[in-house]
Amino acid sequence: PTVSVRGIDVYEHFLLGPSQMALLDDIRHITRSAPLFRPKTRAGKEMSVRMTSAGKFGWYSDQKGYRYVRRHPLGSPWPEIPASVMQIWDEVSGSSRRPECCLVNFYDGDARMGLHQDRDEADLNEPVVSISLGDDALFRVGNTTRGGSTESIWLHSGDVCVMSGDARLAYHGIDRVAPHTSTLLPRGGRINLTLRVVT
Ligand code: MD3
Ligand code: FE
Repeated sequence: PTVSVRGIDVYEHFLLGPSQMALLDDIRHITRSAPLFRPKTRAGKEMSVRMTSAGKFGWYSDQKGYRYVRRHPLGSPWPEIPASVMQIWDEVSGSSRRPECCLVNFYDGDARMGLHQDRDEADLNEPVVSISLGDDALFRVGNTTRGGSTESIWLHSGDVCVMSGDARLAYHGIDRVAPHTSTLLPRGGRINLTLRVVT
């Protein structure tokens, strides 16, 4: 890694321009068969981030709460995780398992993601890998319990983060996206892919 923050390893600019464009093409293939939607929180509020998934499971949320489901809300199974994404997992995860969910998060304008933990997965010893594309995002990391100090770093297009060990349970979120900081997405915004072993 080129930077580590609170145990999260960041490989800055892990993907160069041509690989980012190829990955974007694979993501467009996913969103064509599994369109982005806006999940609702348990409180019934729509999230500002739009989402979809690839893999055996997709991440879903509504009034019943957060969970992994086998089908898109329109009823189809999720598309396969692209080989390009699996290759990145193999290069950085250090895991002998394969991700079962590739969550696709799309941030436009004022989209943000509040501080939260990722702990809906059965084996919290399995790492999480995240890939950033498009505009820069201000990423905030706290502790493994709520409250206390936080640290922030900017994530750029092509950066790959690996969360394992204690960092796997760190509170984290996206405070804001800086418009017009990348030319990768024609209409601007940011895409984040999050890879997880679910079962
Ligand atoms: C630290 N996504 O989907 S990626 C999420 O940019 C999520 O869309 C953010 O948090 C995004 O759950 C942050 C970096 C990240 C992803 C997963 C983590 C950091 C993490 C899991 C554990 C600890
Ligand atoms: Fe998260």
